[in-house]
Amino acid sequence: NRMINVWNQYQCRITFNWARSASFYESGIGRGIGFRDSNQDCLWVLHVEPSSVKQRIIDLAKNQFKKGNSFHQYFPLTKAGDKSGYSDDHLWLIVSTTNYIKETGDFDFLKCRVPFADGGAATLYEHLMRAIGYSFKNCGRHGMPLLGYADWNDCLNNLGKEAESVWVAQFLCYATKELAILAKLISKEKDYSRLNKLYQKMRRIINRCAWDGSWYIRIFDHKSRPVGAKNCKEGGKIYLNTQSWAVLSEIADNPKAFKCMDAVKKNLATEHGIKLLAPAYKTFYPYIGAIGTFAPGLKENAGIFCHANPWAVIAETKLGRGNLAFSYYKRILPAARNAIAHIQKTEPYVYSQFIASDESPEFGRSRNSWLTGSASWNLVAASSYILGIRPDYKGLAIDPCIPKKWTYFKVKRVFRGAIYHIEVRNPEHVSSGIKSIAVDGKNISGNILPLFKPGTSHLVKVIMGRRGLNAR
Ligand code: IFM
Repeated sequence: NRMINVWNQYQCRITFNWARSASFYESGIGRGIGFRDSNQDCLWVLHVEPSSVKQRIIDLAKNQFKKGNSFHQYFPLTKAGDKSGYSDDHLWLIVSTTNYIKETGDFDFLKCRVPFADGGAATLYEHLMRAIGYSFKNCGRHGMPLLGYADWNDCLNNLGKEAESVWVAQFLCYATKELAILAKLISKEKDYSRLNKLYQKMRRIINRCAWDGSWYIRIFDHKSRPVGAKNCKEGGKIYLNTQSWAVLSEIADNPKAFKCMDAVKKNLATEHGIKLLAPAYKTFYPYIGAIGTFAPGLKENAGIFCHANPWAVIAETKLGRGNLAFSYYKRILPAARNAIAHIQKTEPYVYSQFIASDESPEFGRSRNSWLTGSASWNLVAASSYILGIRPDYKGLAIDPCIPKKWTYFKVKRVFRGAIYHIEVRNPEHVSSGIKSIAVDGKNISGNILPLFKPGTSHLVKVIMGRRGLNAR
């Protein structure tokens, strides 16, 4: 309760305000506003600060180029930016914008004209379409997006110009699917069918080229050698992100989705959270990148990256495994770690960038607290996927995935100005599945709560049960 209602939200706000600049961990003036990070920081200040988020999204979109890619970091006062060429940055704009519209219902936002960093201007919708277009145009020999300088993992940054990122391919599928849903809602039928075809095409490529038998490969280097595959010689046989995002992007069919998340449980999950990869690199391999400059079990080199853990939590809820989802959530939850404060060593109410993994002598020690994407994503995982109270274009969706032993929880959620008092009962001890939803005493069909006038209060009673709606 205290994390979701108070501290996690507070950390989101601090991170939104400060980005990754000026802290005890990131000092100096070398770091600008991160395009990728700042889009993610928008996710959970939105419900209290929609206008600041709207402005931030516009500011971010101004740092996109006509071709669809963007600065990696930008300096708002000088308008300078870093053009090093990461392969994922521009796609995060789709995540923040679709999320904003789901929360606010402000479809007109898509019509705002926003300048490009290299001249000209277009509607925000066109910015999003160009982001997708850029990634599909810049693919390598397997047909997956070129890695560029790096992707979400800043430290896989020397794999060569022709390297391809399987994770970006999955993230691109996720973004393409999100944009397709939006295109349909605003009657852009042609875009909708084009985006759907692109999604299916990339999905086929990933499953054909990147499935390694039990999990998804992470990257193909410039010589087409896999990184994150069982035959890799020393480090990095399995990476977390290509398993969780295979599920988030819905590119994995059922046997593969369960298999790859089982591989996460077997190879990456520890009592203090899930490692980013295993085993850690014990040597510095220049051709892979900066990852090997960190000691094993720290930071990107097989540390427990708190930003990437909630993606695994979300993936588990999508598979219906509520016990495991909550167990993963709790392993890195700062308040739940207070009993081991002597090991944790950071504030027991703030997420850190990472926790040292079992490959480090400092196993369980948390480092670099406060300014991290962990803040937003852990709140998304807890609120939208475990409790399952999720903003959607047409209303608030109810889709919990909880531990079976929970019998009851209640949530007060303000959505588009109306106040929903939601009580969820779980008499059959299931993880997912909704038997009935009553709003102000009347049963509704489906799991989307109706919209109401701002300022009004409504009582929502949800009964979960086996074979109910959305049971999985
Ligand atoms: O994804 C990055 C983020 O942008 C900055 N901190 C480290 C993460 C993983 O490399």
